Amino acid sequence: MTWQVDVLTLFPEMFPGFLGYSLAGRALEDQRWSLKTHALREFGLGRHKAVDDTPFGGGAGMVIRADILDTALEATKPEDDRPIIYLSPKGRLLQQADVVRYASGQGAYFICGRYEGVDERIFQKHTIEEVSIGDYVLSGGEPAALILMDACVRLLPGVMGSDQSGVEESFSSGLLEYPHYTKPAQWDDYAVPEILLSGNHGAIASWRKEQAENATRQRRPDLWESYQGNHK
Ligand code: 6GU
Repeated sequence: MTWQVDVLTLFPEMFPGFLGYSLAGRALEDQRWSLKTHALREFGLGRHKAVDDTPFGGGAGMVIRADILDTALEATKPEDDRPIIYLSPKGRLLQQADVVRYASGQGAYFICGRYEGVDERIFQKHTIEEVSIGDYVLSGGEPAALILMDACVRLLPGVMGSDQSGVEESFSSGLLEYPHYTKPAQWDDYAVPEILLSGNHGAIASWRKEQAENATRQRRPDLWESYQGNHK
C-alpha cells in the first residue's frame, strides 16, 4: 500500500510545490507515496464561493466556517485510519517521534487554514490532531503541510536509499549532529580535524559523540536536559 496524503486547501496549486524538486518529488514519481488535493473553495457558498466569515465577538480577520469545512471533510476525508491533521501555530509542537509515527502509518489528511483560523466547533465533531511546526507564525498552513510531508516521505521505505542517513541522525539519538567534512583536507587556511584522517574508527566515533554532545549542550539546553535524563 502506498503512503497516501490528502490535502484540503484554498490553494491546491501550492502542491507539491518545492517537494517536486527534491527527494520527495522523485519518490512521488516513483509512486512511493501519493498526493491528492481538495479545493476547499469548491465547498464555498454563493456566487463568490465564500468559505469564511467575520468572527463572533469582533476582532480582526476572518474565520473559516465550520459547516463548510464539515461538508468538505465529509466529502473527502479518508475511509481508512489515517489521521486528520490541522496545521496551526497553536497546535502541539511537531517532534521527530510524530513524524516517525505518521510515516509508519497509511498516510495523512491535512487541513490547511488561512485567515485567523477555523471555527473551533469543527474539533468537537471531528477527531483532528492540531499540529504546529514551530514557534513562529506563517500566513497559512500550506508550507507547514509541505514541511511535514517532506519529513515523513524521506523516512518511507526505499526513499533515502540503502544508506544509514535516515537512522543515524539528530533527534533519533537525542543529540544534534556532529560536524561533517569532505575534500580537500586542507582548504585555504582551514584544515580538517586531524582525527578524521587517522583511520582510527573507535577514536573517530568518540570524537563525533563528544562534538555532538558539546553542540547540543551549547545550542539546545532543552534537548541536552532530556538527553542526560535518558542516559542516566
Ligand atoms: Cl502548522 N501553521 C501556521 N499557519 N503557522 C505556523 C504553523 C502552522 N506552525 C508554525 N507556525
